[in-house]
Amino acid sequence: MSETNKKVALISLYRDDTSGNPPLGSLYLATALKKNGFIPKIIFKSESQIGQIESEIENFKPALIGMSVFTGYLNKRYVDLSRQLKDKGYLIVWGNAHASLLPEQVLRESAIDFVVIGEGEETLLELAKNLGNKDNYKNITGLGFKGENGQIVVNPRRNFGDMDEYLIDWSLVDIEDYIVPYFSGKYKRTLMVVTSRGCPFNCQFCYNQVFNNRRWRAHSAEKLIANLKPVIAKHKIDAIRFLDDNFFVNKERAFAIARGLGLPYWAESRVEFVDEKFVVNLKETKCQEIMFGFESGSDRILKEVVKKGITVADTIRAVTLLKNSGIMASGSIIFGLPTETEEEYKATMKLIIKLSEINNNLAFTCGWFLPFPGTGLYEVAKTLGFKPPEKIEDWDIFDRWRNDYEMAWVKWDYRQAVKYSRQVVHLLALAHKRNIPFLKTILKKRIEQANYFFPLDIYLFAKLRNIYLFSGQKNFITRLIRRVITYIIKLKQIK
Ligand code: B12
Ligand code: SF4
Repeated sequence: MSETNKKVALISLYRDDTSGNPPLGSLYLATALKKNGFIPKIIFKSESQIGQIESEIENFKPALIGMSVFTGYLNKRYVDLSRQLKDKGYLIVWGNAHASLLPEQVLRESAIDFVVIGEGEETLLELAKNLGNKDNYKNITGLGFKGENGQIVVNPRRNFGDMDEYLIDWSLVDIEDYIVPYFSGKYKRTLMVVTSRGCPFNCQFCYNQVFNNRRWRAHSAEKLIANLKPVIAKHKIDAIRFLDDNFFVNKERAFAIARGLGLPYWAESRVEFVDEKFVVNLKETKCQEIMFGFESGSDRILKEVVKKGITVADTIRAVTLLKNSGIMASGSIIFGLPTETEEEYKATMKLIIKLSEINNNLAFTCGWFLPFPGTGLYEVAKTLGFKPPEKIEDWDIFDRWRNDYEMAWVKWDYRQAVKYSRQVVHLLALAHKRNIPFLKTILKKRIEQANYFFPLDIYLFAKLRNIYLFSGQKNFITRLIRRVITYIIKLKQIK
């Protein structure tokens, strides 16, 4: 990089219908760059704001543009944007999970000059320092690039760094832009952070196996608390969401952080971590919601396919122990795993009913299995007929929330199930939470029989949910009236 241009732009996009979780990866990278004399600029835009990016880049004129890309529905947007900026003559580097897991495929795209594999602070820094000195690229561990004749070169991976070296420099952004309401609006000023990276477990669908080589590393509790306390005080943060892959790998450290920050919080864990003492600690440190991977109601799937290291009984035990604790337990469910039979899918649905009956402070996020590159199940899915996209832009069909996914690796007719399972599970959990007996009964029948014929009830309840009927907010009547008045006013305006 020339002495005169030390500018690096870091672009992260988010979907219009999400609140825009802070681009923590870009924040860590910008911290490392700034600490070493570079001038980073974070550009964080929703899909509909992509049109603004080119003029921001032209005004900033960076020597290098970084893009943070994970596998999924924004891939095509990132490719189009890369091409647009390449046409203006910029150098482009992709980082994050997608670039790390498919570096060759990413580099086959002519608009992309470099990829960074794994965590990016040190590698990006070295790239920025050596930009233009092509002979040095081969010595930068963790870097992928194009050699003299355009051949793709992917260097060996870099060892993991010390997270405490680069605690986020929060002055790089306007934190107010990243404060969001959470816990159904109970807390208005939630900040999202990560305190650790990676996870030592071996779940066969998870990026951790390859992206983090199952290595877990973390900020020390003291340094992280010292980093966050001033931000919390200055911005009146009233809750925290820990976005760590597995916040509780070291329970002592995790609870020290939660205790030190003293705020209500959300975090992810594993069901077998839960015992009486764990629940007491969660309560004492003001945990509001803890999320687990329940994954499946079949022990065969858990053991042989996912290699999760838990049983269905562990899940039931954890949910039972959390009952009446005031802490919401939420669980991620994956339907349609390779080799899952229709009976095993039904077993998962029945587990969902059982868990809802045990503990009414429960929520589920259900999605259909997607073979993420590099994972163990990606290989299995390929042997069962999955054809991975050959171009990077085509990975944007990977969307866990889609209801029309073609799953070559599933050998039963899952079309009805794909369409309704997620919605019906969501409504069932709500029916238990709000204790609505007729809704509980209807949905239980549907789920037990996996019968989604003429789903008028599901449609109606889902609509009612959208008008806050089940939102549980005390002022829902006021909101309903306000909605009706707004609607009438709109109608009048149209006339
Ligand atoms: C918050 C979050 C989201 C937020 C958005 C976050 C955001 N603004 O970036 C929301 C809720 C929108 C989201 C959505 C999805 N997510 Co998500 N998400 C996360 C989560 C929990 C935290 C991300 C984070 O901030 N990490 C902390 C930072 C510090 O780490 P990092 O991002 O990895 O950054 C480091 C490196 O990757 C690298 N790096 C990152 N960017 C760049 C850029 C450059 C230029 C360079 C050089 C390096 C580099 O350097 C960074 C510092 O070392 C992660 C899990 C996790 N703990 O990381 C999953 C995770 C990233 N999500 C994942 C997935 C699958 C999705 C979805 C596809 C799910 C779906 N609906 O189908 C969607 C798709 C989104 C899309 N395609 O745009 C997977 C990614 C797997 C993969 N192969 O891509 C993860 C890893 C979860 C998992 N265990 O599977 N997600
Ligand atoms: S426990 Fe969670 S983060 Fe860890 S490997 Fe399994 S799915 Fe991934």
